[in-house]
Amino acid sequence: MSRQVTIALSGNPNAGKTSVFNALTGARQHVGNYPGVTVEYKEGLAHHQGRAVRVVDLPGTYSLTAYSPEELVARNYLIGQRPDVVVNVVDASNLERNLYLAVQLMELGVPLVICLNMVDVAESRGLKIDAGKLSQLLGVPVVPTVARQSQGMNQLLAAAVELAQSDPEWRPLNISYGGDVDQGVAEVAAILQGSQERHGLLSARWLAVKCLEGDQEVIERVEESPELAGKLLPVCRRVAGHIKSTMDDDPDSIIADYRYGYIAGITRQVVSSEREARMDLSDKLDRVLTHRLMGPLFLFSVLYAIYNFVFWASEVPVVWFEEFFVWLGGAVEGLLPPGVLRSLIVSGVIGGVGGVLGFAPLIAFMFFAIAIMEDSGYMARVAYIMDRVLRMFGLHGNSVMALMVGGGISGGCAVPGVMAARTLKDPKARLATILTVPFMNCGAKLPVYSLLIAAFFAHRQAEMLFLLTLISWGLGLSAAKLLRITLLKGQQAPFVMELPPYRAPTMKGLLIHTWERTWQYVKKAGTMILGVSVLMWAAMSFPGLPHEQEAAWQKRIQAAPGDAARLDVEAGRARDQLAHTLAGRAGRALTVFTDPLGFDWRANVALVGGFAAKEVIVSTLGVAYSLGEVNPEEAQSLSKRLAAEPGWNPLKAFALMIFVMIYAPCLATVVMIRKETGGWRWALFSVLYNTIIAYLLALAVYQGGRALGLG
Ligand code: BGO
Repeated sequence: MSRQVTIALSGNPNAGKTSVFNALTGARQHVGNYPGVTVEYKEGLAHHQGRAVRVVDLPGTYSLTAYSPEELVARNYLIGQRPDVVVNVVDASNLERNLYLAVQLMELGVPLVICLNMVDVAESRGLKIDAGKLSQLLGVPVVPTVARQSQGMNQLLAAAVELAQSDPEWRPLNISYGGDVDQGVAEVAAILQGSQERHGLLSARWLAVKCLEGDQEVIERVEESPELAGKLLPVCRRVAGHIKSTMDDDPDSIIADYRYGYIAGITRQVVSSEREARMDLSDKLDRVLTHRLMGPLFLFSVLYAIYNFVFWASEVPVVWFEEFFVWLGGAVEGLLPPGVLRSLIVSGVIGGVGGVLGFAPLIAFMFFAIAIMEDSGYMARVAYIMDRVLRMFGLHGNSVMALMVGGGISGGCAVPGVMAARTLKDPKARLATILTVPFMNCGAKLPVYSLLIAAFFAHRQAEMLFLLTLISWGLGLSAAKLLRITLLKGQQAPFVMELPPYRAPTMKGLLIHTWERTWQYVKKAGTMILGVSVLMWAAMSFPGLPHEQEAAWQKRIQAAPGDAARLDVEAGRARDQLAHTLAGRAGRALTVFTDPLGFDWRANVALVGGFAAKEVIVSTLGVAYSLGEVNPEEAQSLSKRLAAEPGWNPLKAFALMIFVMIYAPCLATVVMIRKETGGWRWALFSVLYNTIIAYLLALAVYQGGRALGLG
């Protein structure tokens, strides 16, 4: 490259920028003004290996917002002039605060070199900074300097010129600002992505963040196009309003919090202090909550407490819901004459959807507990703790969020979990993460567990869910390790875990977050699950028994001596009829495989339906067992029916829960895996990989249990 290289110097006031500028350029400098503003402008020449390098001194700033003329000048220079490299002068004795500007430069995407200045001052205060590690975590060159004594200047210049000569692209850093803001940013960015007015080479995401921060300059630019402004500004206002009502704060302070959280994650790994550092409340809490030993202990206690709370709080409302649907079924049965329509409504709709909706209170309490963890900032600490464990299994720190979103605490969803793996840059670790997410206990598996736990482990509900959580993590991580030592072998990249400050959640925010997710669940029950449940009902109702067989049953029913005998015969007829249907035949055909697992044909049908969505397992069992129901006087909830069913026992229920936990991800997840991996190969792999593991484990559990006399 023969053209002249331009380096822009940026930094907080008093970080030593002038000293660096003077040390680099000596007397070869001149002063001017930026066009149109009174902010001073200095420029000079440095020499590197016989070549002149232009050095531009930007105004000293703490940030890159549009609040002050200096910040605006610095930002507009970077965006408008696009220097080859930006050297960010950072005061090493005040690293946390100085990195705030560095993070903003990285979010903008400029090719960056960090000048870690004043290391002498840092050392005199007992601070040791691992420049190599800092460089690794930030992904940019870091050069320690003492500008006052011109130490490190050659290395700094060499690093800047080397980077400039590699003709680097602008690569914006994407950090997470927490669920609500991230969602808002994605929404606004999608609008900007589609618009022509997006200026120059700035990323849509950066502009979206600026819009949500309320950056006057960017908003004015947007307003130059009335069409874009008409689409964009209402969305910004709505998102900001939503954030304000859930977090009780403005988007810009939340975003700043998360930037500091990102920085805290870095300084924790690179700064070691010989003296007791001054600590705020967040630091003090973190000392305990992210401690190597106390951290995991506290986490386990929290999970255990949550599961206890969820079952305790939802016990009464779940019974109300169940009883309501039982009552509703009975009422409709009384109103309609026997026939297909009555069967469709009572068994297909009420039996199916009611079974799923019955768990809405439990799901809501779970989401409430998760909202507390997220809104308080504790969820980020859980990720921090899990990060250490994950590395042992070949996953990446960034995998944690994907796994948590996917149901690491019970109650997430694998679809956004798979999407969350996008933040992983290493393709193999990303793929391993995507394939591990479906092992987590998503919210759709929760009703299945709750049903079986209520029926067979009623006295150990929280313990059982806790155990299932541990099993899902254990299996997921082992499956990931297996992939990482076979198909997806590779190195691990460094990574920064964000530690935003703790906040006291607001009740309003918790309720809104709980409601949003619970409503998703209810909507799914009312649409997709309703549809599948009606389909399953049809498959379990048709074809009916052949004429002669039906006539023979009717004759036996007529001939039965007394009510009890008649009910017995009717039950036999219902079983015979179910077994004759499409689903019955398919389910029975599958028993060749599932007999050794203890699953009967009705469980098989439910599992096949569960591929559409795992909640369907509950609704299908609901349909299957309500179709088998012959005595309306004895109508009872599904869990009671299963508990009373002769073919069922705790061992079989446990084997079924293990199978449901791991077997093929639901259809929506498979489609998302296809989308995220760019083809069907890994999507189909996940179906097979999971189903085979599920089969082998359920087999081991059931046969092992029987050998121990547990069946
Ligand atoms: C005074 N180490 C030490 N110890 N000091 C440094 C270093 C370093 O690496 N780099 C800079 N300084 P500017 P901005 C001063 O001016 O370059 C010192 O705002 C003083 N002045 O010498 O001006 C530097 O351009 C009287 O200190 O920063 C300067 O970014 C007594 O940090 C100060 C003591 O540097 C700020 C210091 C009359």
